[in-house]
Amino acid sequence: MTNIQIDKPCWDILWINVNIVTMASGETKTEREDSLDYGIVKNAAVAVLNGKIAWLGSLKDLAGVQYSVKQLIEGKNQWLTPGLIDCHTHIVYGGNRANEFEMRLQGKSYEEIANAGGGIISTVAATRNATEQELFESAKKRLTALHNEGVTSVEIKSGYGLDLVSETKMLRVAKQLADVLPVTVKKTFLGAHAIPTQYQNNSQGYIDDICNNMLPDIAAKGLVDAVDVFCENIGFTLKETEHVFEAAAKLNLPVKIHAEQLSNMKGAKLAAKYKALSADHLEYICEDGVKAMSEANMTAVLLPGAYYFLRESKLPPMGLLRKYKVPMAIATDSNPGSSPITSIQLMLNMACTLFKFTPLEALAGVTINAAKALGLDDSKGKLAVGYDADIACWDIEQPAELAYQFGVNPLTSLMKEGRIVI
Ligand code: DI6
Ligand code: FE
Repeated sequence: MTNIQIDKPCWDILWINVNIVTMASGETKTEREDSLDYGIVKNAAVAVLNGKIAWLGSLKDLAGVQYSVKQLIEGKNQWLTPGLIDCHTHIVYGGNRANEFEMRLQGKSYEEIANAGGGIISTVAATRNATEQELFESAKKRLTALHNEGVTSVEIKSGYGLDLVSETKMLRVAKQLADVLPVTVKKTFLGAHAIPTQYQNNSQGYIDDICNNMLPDIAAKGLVDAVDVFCENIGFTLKETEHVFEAAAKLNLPVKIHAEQLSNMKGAKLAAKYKALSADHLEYICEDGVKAMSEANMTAVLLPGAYYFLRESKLPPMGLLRKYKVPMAIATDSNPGSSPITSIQLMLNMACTLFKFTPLEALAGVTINAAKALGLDDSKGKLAVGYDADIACWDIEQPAELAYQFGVNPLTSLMKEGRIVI
C-alpha cells in the first residue's frame, strides 16, 4: 500500500478557543424560527486563508487535522459571528434636519413638513451645496460608527442629489468610502427618491430623465450595483416605479423598493414582478404582497429606526412574513429625516423590542438575510468554508446578548476579508 501524502495547509490565521455563531447550521432553534439557526459551535476554531474561511469546527476535530499556521489568535472563549451587514442606508448627505425634528415635536407631521418643501428636498439642497470632500468627511464619520459596532458590509443609496451631477457625486463618495475603510460598500441608485424642484409638477419628466439619461450614465461609470425607488404617496406612483424598473432591467441591474412605509401602494407586489432583491419598510403591506415577495424569493428589509423615529404605530406584519417564510433583514435606514441613527446594535435591540423579532431573527437580519438583500449571500453573511472571512469577535456569554443590551459595545475585534481591522 502506498502512503498518500496530502499537503498540509498553511493557514494565515487561526482563531482558537472561540464559540462560533455560524448562522449556517446547528442545534438551537424554535419551531417559529424553523428556517433559521444560530449554528453554534462551542470550543471551536476558525482558520483563514487568502481572505476566506478555510476551516471551522470544534477544537476536538481540529486535533485530527494536519496544518501549520502563520498567526494564532487566542479567543479567550469569546464569540465569533459573521461581520454585520447594514443593508439599507442613506449615509451620504449634506446638512442635517434637527430643525424639522423640532417642528415635528411642535406638532407637524412628516408628510406636512415634506409637502411644505422640507423633508427630503431640504437635504437635497444641502447635498448639492456640499463639496465632495465635505460629503465624504461626514459620511466617513457615520460609516466609522457602524464599523466600530461590527459592520463589515453596508449598502449606501444616492437620492439626495436628484440630478446627474449631484447623484454622481454622492455615489462617488460611496465608492471612496470603500477605498479608505475596510467595509464592502454596495451602491444603490435612488434617483427616484423625491421629485426635484427643477421638475416640480412634472414627475414624468423627471422619471424620463432618470431612465434615459441619469441611470444609463451613472451605470456606465460603474457606480451602481442596484436601483431603488421610493414608491409612496409622497414619493413615486406604481407606474413611475415600473418605468424605473424597466430601465434598470435594460441595464441588467437588480432592483429594490421602498414600499408600504406610510400607505399600501402595492409596491412590493410590483417589485416581485421584477424579481427585486428586497422590499424595504413594509409596515402597510398586506397578505398578497407578502405572498408575492415569497414567490419571488425576495427579502423583507425592516427598518425599526424609522418606525421609532417617526413614532409610527403600525407594525410590519411579522406573522405574515414568517408564515410565508420571507427572509427578514433589519437595517438602520440611516438618513437625516426619518432615521438619524447610525447604530446597528440599537437596531438589533429595536427589532426585538419594537418588531418582536427573536434575538436569533434579529441576528439573522444583520447577517445571512442582510447578505441576501444585497445579493451577497454566496460570499457573506455566514461563517462557512469558502465564505469571506468577515468576522466579528464579541465579549459576550451568549448570542442573545447582542440584541438584549444596548450601550456598552461588546465588539473586541473585527476581521475584514482575513485582515484584523479592529
Ligand atoms: N424612506 C425613508 O424613510 C427615507 N427615505 C425614504 O425613501 C426618508 C429620507 C428623508 O426624509 O430624508
Ligand atoms: Fe430608506
